[in-house]
Amino acid sequence: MVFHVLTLFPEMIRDGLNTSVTGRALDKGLISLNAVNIRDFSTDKHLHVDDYPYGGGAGMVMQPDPIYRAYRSIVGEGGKRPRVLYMTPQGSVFDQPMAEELAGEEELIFLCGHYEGVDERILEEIVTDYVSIGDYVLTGGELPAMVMIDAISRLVPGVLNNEDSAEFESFHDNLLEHPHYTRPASFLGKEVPEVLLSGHHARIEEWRRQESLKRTYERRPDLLEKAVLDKKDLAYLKSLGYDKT
Ligand code: 9D3
Repeated sequence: MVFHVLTLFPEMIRDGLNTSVTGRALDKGLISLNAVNIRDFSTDKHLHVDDYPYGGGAGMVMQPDPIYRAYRSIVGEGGKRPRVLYMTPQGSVFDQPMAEELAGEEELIFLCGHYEGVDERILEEIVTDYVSIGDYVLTGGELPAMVMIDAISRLVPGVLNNEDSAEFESFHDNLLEHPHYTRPASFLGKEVPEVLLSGHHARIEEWRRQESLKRTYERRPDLLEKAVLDKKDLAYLKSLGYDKT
């Protein structure tokens, strides 16, 4: 998977993804990252990439030409046209199904805005998808692009070890994970739940399922609507006071 990022802060993107799981995936060549500095494509003698808004108002607007030239450095004329994701609070909200869909692409281009916005004409010309990461106000599109690259990368075959790979099934069924424990068996007077020390695998699985259900009910009841639940699950949730109507 090839990630291109059009940004005024390419170092932020590189530094943010060079560590941990994405860092190893980059080292192994399972993903690659091409962070392109839009300023390198300014033709202005002071390397300006923004200007005052037509019609007046506060703030600056990123000009279309440097972005277009940066884009053309990635996409040649007449070649493949990869999807271009514009990071904007006005976009569709990124979620796990969107990450799964995008993980099927060979190449993605992220466009990160800064300042008040980007000239509409370049968006009309190159953007295929408008994407937000949620309803809160950030200072730019770089962190959203990094969030998306992280979420998409872990879906690329080989990026996660097999143990962790099996785990994303568990987000699939829309339940939160059960709690985890390791040594010591007693910490600040708090004991690890007995059942986990019992070696009784069927009972452990049942306990974990119930803890998952309880946790989802308490913390993210909205997810229970989409969860796939069997009779036993529903009986347990009912014992907690959950009323599926
Ligand atoms: C002063 C302009 N703002 C009016 C409230 C609009 C605005 C434009 C650009 C607010 C924030 C930003 C910078 N944010 C992003 O570029 C961004 C973002 C976000 O802020 N939240 C969630 N997802 C995203 S994706 C890109």
